[in-house]
Amino acid sequence: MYKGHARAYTNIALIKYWGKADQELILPMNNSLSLTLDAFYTETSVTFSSEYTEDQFYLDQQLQDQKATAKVSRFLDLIRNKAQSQLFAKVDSQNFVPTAAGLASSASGLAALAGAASAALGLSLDERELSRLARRGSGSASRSVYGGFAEWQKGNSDETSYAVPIASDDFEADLSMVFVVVNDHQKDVSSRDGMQRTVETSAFYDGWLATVPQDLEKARAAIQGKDFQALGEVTEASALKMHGTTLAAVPPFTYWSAESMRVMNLVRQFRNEGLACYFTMDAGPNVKILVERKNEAALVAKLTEHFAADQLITAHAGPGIKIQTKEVEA
Ligand code: 2P0
Repeated sequence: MYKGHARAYTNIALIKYWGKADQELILPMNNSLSLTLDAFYTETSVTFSSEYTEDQFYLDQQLQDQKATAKVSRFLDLIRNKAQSQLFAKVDSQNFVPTAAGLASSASGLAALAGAASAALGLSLDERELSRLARRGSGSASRSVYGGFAEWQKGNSDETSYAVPIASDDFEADLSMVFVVVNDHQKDVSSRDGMQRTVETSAFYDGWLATVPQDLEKARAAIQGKDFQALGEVTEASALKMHGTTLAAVPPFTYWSAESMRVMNLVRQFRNEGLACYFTMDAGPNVKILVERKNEAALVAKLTEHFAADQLITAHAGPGIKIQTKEVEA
């Protein structure tokens, strides 16, 4: 029998994915564009065996409950169907994050699971097929198949919705992303529920969709031209617009906390002081700051005046998914 093993790195969207056209297939309402990072990743091993009588899911060495296991089983069913297998699996997954700050990501987790499980059943998927499969687990996972910049093309079917790498002449090597981990949690709304509520009820959702194509165009042009300022400006604008939609949802919600706003204001202040840096935020209160690598130390020095060292995590561009298959004793 074969053990499939995969390591996938998380990615942060510069142009955000926010809303689904199809819940079951995870087809998004808009294209999104991301940077894969080196600082957070998931390693997952999967074996399938006729000796197993149910799927078992270990996360960070802890056997998970029925609810978490059922989610993994539903995803494994997609792969079992593809491989025409009825074997149960043992899934062993480990998240590598620098602190216990709640930064574990479904992007790296589902991409690693897609890679490891498909390899264990002998499916040798190309990157596009792997991106499509990862997408079925979590939309943002479609982008973690690739290193550097990737764009998830929304498509209009299971076959046509997948991420592709963006040629960048290594521009990503010039970039850093500093995570500011803030500790004042808002009441959680999962990204899945939050984006759905926004699509269905937010008066601002159409406004969001209307400007995504031009933001993508600006981001692609900034990457081609290695124009950090243009990339930063459109990154920040995309995040602000995405988060704006949540305020008009019914009931309204926000992922911003007082501390998030403090970080965003500091970023604006640093820019006024001549340090080019731009923020983005996802479905939680932490703020990520995009900065040129040559200015990373200056940014961290300024942030250190306001935050504890363990609240600051610096990441750089990371690689694409790595998959291995090993023969093991049954
Ligand atoms: C993104 N986020 O583009 C956006 C921006 C959060 C804010 O993708 O429901 O875990 O599994 O497809 O991918 C987080 O949502 O959601 C996300 P599902 P996912 O990164």
